[in-house]
Amino acid sequence: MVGYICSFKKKKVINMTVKFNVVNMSCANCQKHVKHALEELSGIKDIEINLPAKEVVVDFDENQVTPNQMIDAMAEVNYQANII
Ligand SMILES: [Cu+2]
Repeated sequence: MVGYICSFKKKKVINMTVKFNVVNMSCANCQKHVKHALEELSGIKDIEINLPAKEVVVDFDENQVTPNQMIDAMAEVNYQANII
C-alpha cells in the first residue's frame, strides 16, 4: 500500500539586511514617521534607526518585500532614502 507522502517544502526564509541613508530625517518625529512607514510593509523583521547618522537598517524577508518598496514607502511620507 502506498501511503500519502507529504511533499510540502517549507520555503526557506533568509533574512536580508539593507541599509539606507534617509537624507531629510532630522528629528525624533522624522524617525517615527520613517519607522511607521516601514512597519506598514509585510516582511519587515527589524528596523534600527541611527538618527544622528541618518541611517536606517532594515532586516527583511526577501520573499515578501524589496528595498525598492521600502524606498517607495518612505517617499510616500516625504522622506528620501538611498541604499548605502
Ligand atoms: Cu523631523
